[in-house]
Amino acid sequence: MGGVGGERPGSLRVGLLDSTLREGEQTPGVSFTVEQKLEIARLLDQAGVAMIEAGHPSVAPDVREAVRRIIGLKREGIIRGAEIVAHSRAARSDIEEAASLEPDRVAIFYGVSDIHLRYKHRVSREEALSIIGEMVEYAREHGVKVRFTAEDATRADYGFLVEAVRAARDAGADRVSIADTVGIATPYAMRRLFESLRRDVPGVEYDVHAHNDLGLAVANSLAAAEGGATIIHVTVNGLGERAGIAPLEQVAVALKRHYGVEVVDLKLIPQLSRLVERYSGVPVPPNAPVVGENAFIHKAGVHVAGVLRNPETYEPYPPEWLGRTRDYTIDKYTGRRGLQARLERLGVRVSEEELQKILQEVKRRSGARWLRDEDLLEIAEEVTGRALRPRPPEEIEALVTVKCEANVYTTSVARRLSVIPGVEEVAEVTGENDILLRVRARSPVELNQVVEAIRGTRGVRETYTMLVLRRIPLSDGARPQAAGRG
Ligand code: HCA
Ligand code: CU
Repeated sequence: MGGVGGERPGSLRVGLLDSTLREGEQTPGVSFTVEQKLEIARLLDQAGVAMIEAGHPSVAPDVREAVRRIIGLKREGIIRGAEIVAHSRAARSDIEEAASLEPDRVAIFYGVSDIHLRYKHRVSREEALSIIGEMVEYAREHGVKVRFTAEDATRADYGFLVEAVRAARDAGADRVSIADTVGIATPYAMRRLFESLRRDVPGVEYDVHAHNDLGLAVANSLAAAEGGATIIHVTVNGLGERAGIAPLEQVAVALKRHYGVEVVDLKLIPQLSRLVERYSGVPVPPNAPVVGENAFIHKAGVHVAGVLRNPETYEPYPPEWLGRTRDYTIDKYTGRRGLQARLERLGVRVSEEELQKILQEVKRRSGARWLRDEDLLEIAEEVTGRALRPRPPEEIEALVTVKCEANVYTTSVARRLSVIPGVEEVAEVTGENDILLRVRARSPVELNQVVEAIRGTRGVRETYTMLVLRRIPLSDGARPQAAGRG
């Protein structure tokens, strides 16, 4: 691969810690239910994240309950691979509560910058070091693995950061998270920080936890991994305090694209993103990298023409990595090739001259929004004078459910219904209803007559009619992807 893309394939040893359930729930306005957390955790595990930070048990009873049940899923073997991490302040009560749930690991965080020491913890550096040592040791006594998080590490005095990490390591922490708590690091500084720490405090593994306040979370995370971090903290859709942390989807794709490392099953990412979007209520903007609606939709004529010849012209990686599809919009930016390809996709053949006219009309008509296929076909019909749109159906199909009177034989009622003209199929069903009918009619009036006949049949107590609008073939092409738009 030429150019600046494709750094050093295979050069990174790195995995993901997903903190959607902990950091992600610290997004203003977000609160997951316990059941939602279990569902998210299972999908994350299926995707293959190395660790799931399930929550901070001391925060609230439902947070504790979610952590407890996720640990339960791990114990039952329903969550198979992911290490389950419980978050904790550097306080005995927090640690005890977290450790009592028996997670794989307790993560203890403590601010190490002078700002945090002075204004938050109100302790001296010496006092901080002994607290860190004591708390890590205390957690270790409970038989769990311990990660120490150097909170606000990127604003800490480097010499003191080294001492803090050493204190944690010597007390038994096997991992240390270096948190860019306010998102002020730059990639180059981040890489050097990790390289230095690995040199100055060997014997522990490092996590990077990068906030996105300046939009640098992904870049900083990758830089940290280049510097030797072996776990990158992420959340689905980049949720978290303020501007959130590095989004799972972006980090995962970047790791594959630049280093050839597949840290999760990329094909599960769209599903994860939609699930978390739904449960968090935080919408994914259309221009979001990787998971946004527009991520693989092309617009300008030049782009579309290029993509039609070879998608690599305007795509950094194929949407197929994610199980997504590419598409392009039809509007005033559309060019001849794109328009022709779209018409062909719609099964419409036009002459060169007609194509030009349709293109002119498209450019004249579309304002801010793109044209739907339906709009495009309407224009094509006007220009060509041929009928191109599918006609409305000549038959109406409906499903009618029937509830029978209490004291009749369902089978007898079904038999009586089966001879009504227009009733095509009769089935006895279980549940709320007793009988299901498939009905065909040539018009709404005729459908009404059939339904009236059904209602008038002896033994029928109640009916409910649903119109079948169109049947969806159950192939891959019917999945609700971006392909339907444009
Ligand atoms: C917090 C702080 C934290 C911790 C990160 C970590 C941060 O919200 O509790 O444990 O790795 O950004 O410093 O999220
Ligand atoms: Cu954070």
